[in-house]
Amino acid sequence: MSDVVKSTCPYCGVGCGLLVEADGSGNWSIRGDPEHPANLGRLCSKGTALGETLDAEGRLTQPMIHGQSADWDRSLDVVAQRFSEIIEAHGPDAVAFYVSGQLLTEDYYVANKLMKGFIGSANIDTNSRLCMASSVAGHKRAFGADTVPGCYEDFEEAELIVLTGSNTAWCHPVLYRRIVRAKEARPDLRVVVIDPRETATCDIADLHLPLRSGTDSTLFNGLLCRLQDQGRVDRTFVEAHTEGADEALQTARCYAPSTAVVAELCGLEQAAVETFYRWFVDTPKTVTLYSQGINQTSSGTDKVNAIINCHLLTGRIGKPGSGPFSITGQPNAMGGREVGALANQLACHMNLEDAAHRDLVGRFWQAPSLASRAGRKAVDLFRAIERGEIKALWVMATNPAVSLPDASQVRRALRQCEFLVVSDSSHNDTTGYANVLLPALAWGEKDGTVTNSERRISRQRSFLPGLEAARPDWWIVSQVARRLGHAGFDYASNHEIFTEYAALSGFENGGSRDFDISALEGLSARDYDELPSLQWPVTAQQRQGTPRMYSDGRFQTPTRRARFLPVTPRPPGGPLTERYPLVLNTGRTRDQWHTMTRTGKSPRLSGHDTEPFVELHPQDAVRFGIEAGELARVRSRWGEVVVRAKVLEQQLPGSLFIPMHWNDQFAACAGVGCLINPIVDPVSGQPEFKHTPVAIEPYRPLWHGFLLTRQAITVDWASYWSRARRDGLWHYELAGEQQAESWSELVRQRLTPNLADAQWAEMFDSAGGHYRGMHIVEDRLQHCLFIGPDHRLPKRDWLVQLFAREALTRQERQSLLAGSPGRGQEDAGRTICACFGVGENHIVKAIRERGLMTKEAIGEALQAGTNCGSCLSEISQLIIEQVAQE
Ligand SMILES: Nc1nc2c(c(=O)[nH]1)N[C@H]1C(S)=C(S)[C@@H](COP(=O)(O)OP(=O)(O)OC[C@H]3O[C@@H](n4cnc5c(=O)[nH]c(N)nc54)[C@H](O)[C@@H]3O)O[C@H]1N2
Ligand SMILES: Nc1nc2c(c(=O)[nH]1)N[C@H]1C(S)=C(S)[C@@H](COP(=O)(O)OP(=O)(O)OC[C@H]3O[C@@H](n4cnc5c(=O)[nH]c(N)nc54)[C@H](O)[C@@H]3O)O[C@H]1N2
Ligand code: SF4
Ligand SMILES: [Mo]
Repeated sequence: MSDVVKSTCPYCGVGCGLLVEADGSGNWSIRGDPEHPANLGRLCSKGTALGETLDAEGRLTQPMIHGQSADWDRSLDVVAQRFSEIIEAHGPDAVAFYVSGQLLTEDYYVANKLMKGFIGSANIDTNSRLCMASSVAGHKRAFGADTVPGCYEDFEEAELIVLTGSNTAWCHPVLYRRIVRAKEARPDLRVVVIDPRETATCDIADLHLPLRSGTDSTLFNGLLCRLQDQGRVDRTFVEAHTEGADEALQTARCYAPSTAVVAELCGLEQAAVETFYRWFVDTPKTVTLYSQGINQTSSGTDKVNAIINCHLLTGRIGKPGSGPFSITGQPNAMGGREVGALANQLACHMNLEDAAHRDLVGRFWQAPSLASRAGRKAVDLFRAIERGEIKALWVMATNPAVSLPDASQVRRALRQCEFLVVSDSSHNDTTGYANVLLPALAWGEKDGTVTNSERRISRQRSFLPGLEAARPDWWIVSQVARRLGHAGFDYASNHEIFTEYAALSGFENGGSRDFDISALEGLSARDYDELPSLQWPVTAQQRQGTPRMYSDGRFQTPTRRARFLPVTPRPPGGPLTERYPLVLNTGRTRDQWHTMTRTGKSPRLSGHDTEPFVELHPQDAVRFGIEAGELARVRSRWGEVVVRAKVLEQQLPGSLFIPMHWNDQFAACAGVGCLINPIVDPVSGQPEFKHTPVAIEPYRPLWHGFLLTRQAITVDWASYWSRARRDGLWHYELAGEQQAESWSELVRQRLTPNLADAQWAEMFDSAGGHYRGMHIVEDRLQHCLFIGPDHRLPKRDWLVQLFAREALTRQERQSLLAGSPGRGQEDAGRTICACFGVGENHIVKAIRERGLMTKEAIGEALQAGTNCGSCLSEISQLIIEQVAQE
């Protein structure tokens, strides 16, 4: 192996290329690959911190049967035996797989092949159902295939970029930086952001439309009409290459008769809507990027088609600098769509309902019992498990106990499932329910391919040996398949799987299916190892891949014409009521990834948001009596959470935002999945994560506190807790409904139980309800606990820094007990720049005292924002706030 390994980031769908190298001190240095076309050397905070997530903590290392370690042979036998017993007794539809966009293509392909071709059920669905399903369905309705037409370069060539339902700055940061740079180079490039919240992405917006949740279809219907009114219909394109324009326009006119009506329905200023329409009308080179604000609603598929309609009417598709662009979430969300791991697809973009496709795949696989009808989609699947209709489930690489809607129902289903297998690389909230637990290789150990948002297939390469007994997912699945008696799973390597898959993509294709990588079917093992990144299709005619699709105006529908869809806007599922008067919107924060199994290990990534929170508008704070910084209880018909309140002007009045990341490992009661309405889009089956009716109220327990400690502990004495990894310590936020009889005794029992003579420095004020205690060993801080009657407690970040001191000074000890930094000691404040660990207070100080008034000047002085740039919008915000204060 050469010293530098080229790989791909395991987080978002941008699919950045990485260079991995041992740094000589036992750690790994991870840099952006300057030659990878997706990122050209750049990385975001999450990619940059990958080295902090490679340790063994939290990993699954051995197979387990009913909580007992077991060897692979026995574990695989048990899985195969229980699956075959259940299939025998109840038929193939009594078993299911629930898989994930975090699997490699090779893993995904084998799992899908086993279920659909050999077990003979289509009960395999993926967490992409929660993510991309509406885009898939929208693409298939419009293009006849699930194909993203454009590529990243289109963003650099566009003159107008519309970002709708996407917080690109935080969720696809490297692509966002490419847009920022394009805008710097060409200031007349305009950016419009459509999002109920004013997100970090709005930093570069020339126009922000804070539309009412769920009203995108109306906005784009209005745009469709306006394009026609202004004579922007591309007649040649529409006549030669599309069908259904008239019906789509007629329907749009019914529901969006005028801009005034659109503005009213969307809750927007009419002038702002006018500006958006004018820019779109006047700019042929337009890219519309969309993500979960579009997909994750009960009318997601219609929203997707409302957007595509506008591009079809103007012929803005398949051309440099223009097109609709659905951006993918997970590193291999796209790969999962290609292998067909959604319950209603087959493989290699073939359709389960198409008899010719079934016949073709059946022959290619020599499948004894190819599934003939669609299986259960994710939400429905877990309902069927709870009803006992599905009796055996195998979960791979996803954490449904947290990430599915109505998560309490999901947990009931997991508990009740007769036989549950979980293969994962780490412990998560789902692994605890498993009858059989199988350890999978993690990123760095696993090896194979992934496909990013622009159809680019890249290699993830291993640079670490597998941890203990962990195995590749494709191996685990193939071993079970063989034990079930199926031929066709004798794979010796991932390379064999990939070439089979490439061969299937080209099998009897003849241009009838977009997804064709048949030019790769003859790759040698060495070619596969060295495979450079390529955008599919990769065919004999297009050996170097295909950056842009549909340039010839020929689509994959039977008529080869793209279809307009008439879109009748529908309101989100749950109506607001007196009891649940607010809209709950959920999504992502800058530095955490999903359910935190990996990013939660990184101190660098945990300093940005150390606690789960709810964002609400100041008007709602007043209306519901919530003070900024206190705890709040948010309730829906399905459950409740307790989280910290952040009061923000950027939030739309009447709506709340809670991040999806916190789970049982990191907080007592913050898993937002338990609140979410399980309603789904009728076409795609995608759930509505962006709109659940909820109520909010203050949560005011008897005491509040925080604990900084070098060891992880159980805090069952608190009714509220959350925790975050900081440098060399754990940071707990706490609150309780019952006072400890003696805090002094509690800290000794819980934190220093084996040290009879542990010296604690303490400060009490029983009347005021305050306690401060710290344990110092050889001048180093080991633990400190602060308790008070309300949430107004000393700043934490400064105390966290004191843990790094080799020897505390006397002054530092005194200020510790006093609870505030003394003269000359600095509180860096909340982490703003995760890459260089620069705190908010340092930045504010540089603005105030050194008069640094630009992001560039701050970057030069403090390094903040000079690596990934994800914090630049926050730095601008701090500058604006300081200027306003002066
Ligand atoms: N940091 C980070 N990055 C990630 C991930 C992560 O966990 N952390 N996960 C990855 C994955 S799997 C995915 S799918 C992507 C998701 O990437 P995004 O879709 O960009 O992320 P979200 O925060 O889920 O939602 C995007 C925005 O939709 C807005 N929205 C809500 N309702 C509406 C609406 O009705 N209309 C419109 N127009 N907008 C609305 C929300 O306010 C939110 O700002 O991110 C990927 N990247
Ligand atoms: N409220 C709310 N909920 C949401 C969303 C939202 O916006 N709001 N978004 C939804 C979306 S878009 C998504 S994509 C989902 C994501 O939700 P999940 O898929 O549940 O989230 P992760 O935390 O990424 O879980 C991935 C698991 O796979 C494991 N893993 C990683 N790599 C491998 C591997 O190679 N093999 C195996 N076997 N295991 C591996 C990790 O250890 C981890 O436990 O959440 C959805 N849920
Ligand atoms: S943008 Fe960040 S998270 Fe996404 S692939 Fe690139 S480095 Fe990874
Ligand atoms: Mo996703």
